[in-house]
Amino acid sequence: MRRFILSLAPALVLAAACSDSSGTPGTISLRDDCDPASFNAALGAGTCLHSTTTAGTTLTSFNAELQASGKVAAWRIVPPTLTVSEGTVLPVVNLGGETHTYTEVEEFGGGVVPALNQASGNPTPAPECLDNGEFASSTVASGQTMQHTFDESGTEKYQCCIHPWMRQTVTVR
Ligand SMILES: [Cu+2]
Repeated sequence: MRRFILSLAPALVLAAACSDSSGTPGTISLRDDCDPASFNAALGAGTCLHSTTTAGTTLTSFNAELQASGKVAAWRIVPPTLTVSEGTVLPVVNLGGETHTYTEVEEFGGGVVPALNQASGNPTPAPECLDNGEFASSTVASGQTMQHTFDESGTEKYQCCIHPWMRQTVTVR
């Protein structure tokens, strides 16, 4: 019995490794580090849905970093660049506490929050962000996952229409 288990174990490990490498081609994640206490107090309950209050960027720190550098590094799309083959479907998961969008744009620009546009140096919104239908269909709430199909070859740009410095360039071939 013991020998049977020992001989079976390596086969199971190999099977798991194979399904991991072929069945999970990749994940795109939308990330932030919002501090629930300060964000929800200033911007409204439910703005930041991180379940823990450990660490986290306070709203004061967020604004200070944004003013200093035009972005807040923890608010980002991972990976920032990506190459996929045409027709690839990837999950876009929001690992942050805030709502983000994963919106394809012709050219990077501002989003729907004028103050964030100004502070990040993107005064002119990307037209796609101002399209209610496109905004709605590309919104991913905290903890949610959206499936995205890369159905057009070329160099495609994606950004968050709330935090316009959150950007990704995808080469589809
Ligand atoms: Cu965002």
